[in-house]
Amino acid sequence: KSEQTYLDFLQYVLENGVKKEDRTGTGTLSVFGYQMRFDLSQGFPLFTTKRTPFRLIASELLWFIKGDTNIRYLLQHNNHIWDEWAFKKWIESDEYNGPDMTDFGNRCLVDEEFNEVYKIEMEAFCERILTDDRFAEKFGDLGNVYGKQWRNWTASTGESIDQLKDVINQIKTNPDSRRLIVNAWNPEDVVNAGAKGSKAALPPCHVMFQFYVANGKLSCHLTQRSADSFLGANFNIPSYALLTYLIARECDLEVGEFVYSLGDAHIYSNHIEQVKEQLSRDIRELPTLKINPSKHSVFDIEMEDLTIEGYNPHPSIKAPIAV
Ligand code: DHF
Ligand code: TMP
Repeated sequence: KSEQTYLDFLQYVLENGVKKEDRTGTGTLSVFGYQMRFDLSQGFPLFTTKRTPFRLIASELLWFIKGDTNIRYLLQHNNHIWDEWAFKKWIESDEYNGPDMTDFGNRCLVDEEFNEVYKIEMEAFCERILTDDRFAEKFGDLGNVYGKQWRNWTASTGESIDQLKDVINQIKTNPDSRRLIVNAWNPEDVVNAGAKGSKAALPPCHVMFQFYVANGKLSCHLTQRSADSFLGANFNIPSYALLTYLIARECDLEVGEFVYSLGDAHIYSNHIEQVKEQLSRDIRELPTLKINPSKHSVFDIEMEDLTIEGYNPHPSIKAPIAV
């Protein structure tokens, strides 16, 4: 069962993870190297032991597919999962002259008064991204993140490479190829990523993916260098499952497996109780994904073309995200 595979993974990190400090100052339990396999024909892997909003996964993926790197599109779809990383660029800029927001992620957790000030600043920031074009262009953009690298990788000649379009063409015309790869890790853009003036807000976590066609089925293998097991992986799995479903359909293939390989797989120290709560719940039937049958191309899909049916999860479990 797909969901058990994920719960076994959480359990494994809990039991075998070593205490390890990390960039965000939160602290983790971490293992190095772990692989999961999900049979996509067994249902859509949007897990039921914690409610996970499909619309957030779908709008983030469509944002990547469009080649967009500006959070404005996400905000227009009421998706706030990338806010903190754009906000960070804003508060570190010379134009920002509001209250001191240094290290806001950690301070929010320990200082209730600060948290109130932060929420006001963040809300104003999002409002401005939505309504002020110049501001959005300058501060809504996360830089050379997934959308850029997937659709518009800049070659040394200055030419642009559309890796996603190319890989879909290769799946159609050369399905036995062992080179069906999209790579988001651009060493030039990753230098200093996240630092002030850098080319990307966060170096890619899901670094590269590869497709594989056999017996009329499309499988996908994702290599992820770093995985927030409780928050991140729970999004990454349905996200790549959705991508595989969309590409399989366009290529007239059935879905095969999603193989998920992790480098540093960690549970943040402030997610441990939440993980235990999730592990105590019983698994329910996985939902099914419905895609508007009149849309064929991956590049034409919009939010209203995607629906999830039969999703009856346990309640959501809140956890702070490490910034
Ligand atoms: N940083 C860290 N530390 N972990 C991540 O998983 C992560 N993921 C990023 C960017 N930076 C990250 C992009 N993906 C959430 C989930 C995925 C994601 C970013 C954020 C998240 O906060 N999920 C919450 C609430 C979602 C909501 O309702 O807005 C959840 O409970 O799943
Ligand atoms: P890092 O760059 O120091 O590894 O921090 C990135 C954190 O974000 C790390 O906890 C992994 C997590 N993450 C995911 O798990 N999935 C994602 O899709 C993204 C963007 C981040």
